[in-house]
Amino acid sequence: MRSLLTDTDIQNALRHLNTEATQRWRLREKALLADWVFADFLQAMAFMQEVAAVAHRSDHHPEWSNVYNRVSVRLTTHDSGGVTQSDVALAQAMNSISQALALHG
Ligand code: H2B
Repeated sequence: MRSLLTDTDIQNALRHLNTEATQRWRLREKALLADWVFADFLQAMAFMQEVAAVAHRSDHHPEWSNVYNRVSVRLTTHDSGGVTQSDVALAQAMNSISQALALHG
């Protein structure tokens, strides 16, 4: 089981996840939350599909929902009861994937 990150670890991770331009990630009740608004539904689906492959490979899965072009995620490690490095790694992958999709329009 992954060990829980301390509050300091989480604040440091949030600083890396949130660039100056976007304050996307936040901590709420032992989970990392973020929302995206994509160009359209298909781009939101492409994001979820690529993230799903990463989640499957790493055996670490998001709680998430989609409405048209919006995707909301909640990352927490259920086995550990809070935020672990696995959540931070998945959040980093989500940042990279969403940036790449936005670049390629
Ligand atoms: N995903 C998340 N987010 N938290 C977990 O604790 C978790 C998971 N556990 N995916 C994994 C699957 C575990 O149930 C399997 C058996 O490895």
